Amino acid sequence: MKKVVARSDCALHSLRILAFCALAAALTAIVPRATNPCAYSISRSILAVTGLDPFLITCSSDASLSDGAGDKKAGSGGPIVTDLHLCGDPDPPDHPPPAPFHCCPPMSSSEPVNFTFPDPAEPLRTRRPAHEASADHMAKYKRAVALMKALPRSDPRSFYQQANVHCAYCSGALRQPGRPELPLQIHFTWLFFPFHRAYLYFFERIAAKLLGDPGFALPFWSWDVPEGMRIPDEFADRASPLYNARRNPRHLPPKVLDLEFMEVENNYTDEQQIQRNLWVMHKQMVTNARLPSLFYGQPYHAGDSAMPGAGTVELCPHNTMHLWAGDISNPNVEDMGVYYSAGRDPIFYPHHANIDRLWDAWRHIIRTTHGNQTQADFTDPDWLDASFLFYDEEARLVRVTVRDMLDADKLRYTYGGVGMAWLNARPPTSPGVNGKRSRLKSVSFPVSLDEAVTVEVSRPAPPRNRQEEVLVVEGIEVDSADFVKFEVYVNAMEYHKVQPGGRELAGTFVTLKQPGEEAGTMRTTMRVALNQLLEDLGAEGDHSVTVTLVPVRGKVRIGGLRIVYVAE
Ligand SMILES: [Cu+2]
Repeated sequence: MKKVVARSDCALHSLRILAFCALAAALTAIVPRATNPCAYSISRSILAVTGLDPFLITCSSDASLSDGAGDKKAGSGGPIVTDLHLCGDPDPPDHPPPAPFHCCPPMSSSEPVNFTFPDPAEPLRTRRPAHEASADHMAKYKRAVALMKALPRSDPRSFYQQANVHCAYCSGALRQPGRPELPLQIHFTWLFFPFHRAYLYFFERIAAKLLGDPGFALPFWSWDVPEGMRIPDEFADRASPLYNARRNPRHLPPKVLDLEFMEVENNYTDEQQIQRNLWVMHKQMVTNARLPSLFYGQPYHAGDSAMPGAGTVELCPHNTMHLWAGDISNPNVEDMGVYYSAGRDPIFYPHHANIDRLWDAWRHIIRTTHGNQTQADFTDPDWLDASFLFYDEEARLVRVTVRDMLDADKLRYTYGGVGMAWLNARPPTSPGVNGKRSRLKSVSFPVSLDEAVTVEVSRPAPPRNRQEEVLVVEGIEVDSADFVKFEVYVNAMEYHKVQPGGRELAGTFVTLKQPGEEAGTMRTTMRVALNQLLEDLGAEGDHSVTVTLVPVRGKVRIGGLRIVYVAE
């Protein structure tokens, strides 16, 4: 009798689970995505709802599965939008700049128009690398900058106003609608790539219009391939409009650049430096960026605090190249080394064109190398519908969404001239550098990174449909008045024995100075992909990994470390 009851109980229980799953599926399909923009997949939603897969993080913005934005305030949701009426004085850096600055764009007498794609019959502009662009091409860029500089400052197409666009979106001048206490900051978020693409799109079209050359395309600074690993000569010519005195005088050509630069010059030979740069690129573009959130950066919804977490390429080499180009003798490394002034250097645009090219390259890699199970874009409407305002070549104010910026072909431009020299540049491992785990001191978080800290982090059991195992460095607090860099080593307690740029150096965290952050502290997170790394280190079967955080520059506190599985 007892058995029968148990069986019917069991049947009833199964029925309940089935009914619950059906209900969950129906709800996921019916309830508008806006109520839970992360739940874009029915199967993942059911897993999350039923708790059958507790270690699967379906979306890093999901509050119940929060993975480390620490004490950040959760937003009300919805896409980030721009309102020029909410533009005021920017927050100056802690070291006052040489001259006071303002960076709000001129107000438009008419309402912004919605973006429309250029005519598909328009000629395709081909952006070419500056190191091999023809003299004629570089002469056109020079002339375009000169023409922009000659426009009155009140003209939104002038070089002055174009430089200010970066400042407005990155230095606390623009605020979030309804939340004036929150700056609109596109760095260290999933908006980093699409915002800069739109910025360059209009800059390029303004240049083309002023030149009277509809086919004009920006040159790009291909610092990721050996031939491009120097400042292009045209930018070092003192007589050129492309010259800027506020650059590091030690980094003029033919000096080979260091993609991990932070203040200190190293003494590698050119060959060693180039090799190390290629390893950096491979990590940031291939092994560490196998999911959209790892490459683009973390979700940023309306009402969220700024800077939830940057993607791989933004941290390095984007930030490091800003620091490499700026003049280190200026307190904020102006011009390139700080957000408010970076756009004032004509090399900013070719630098960001290379970032934009890497976005295209990443999408290509994701779709070909990593197979089709990985989406190259977020499907969250809060990403797709986030919008920015720019003036176009006719000085009309245009509202552009992220959705508009996903296909360079539709925007009628492409990249030519260089390949992906780093695609197979897999960095070497340094066997025997992990010491003895038994010697580990206990660490209680949060911890100030005054010296290297090593922690053993256990690996949760993987879910069945694992995609990427990710180390989350959470609750990062950095001194926003300073540049900060720390390195993350995996299974390398004796990290100083790791070959420079070697595989055990799993991630590099870099910030520029962050003006106006609350109480001088910037709060963010960092993520390091582990699948490929553990395979390379032969540690896939281990129950834990040792993580060593090594401070390089600036004050930083770490809230904690944990490993999660992420599927996107
Ligand atoms: Cu930048």
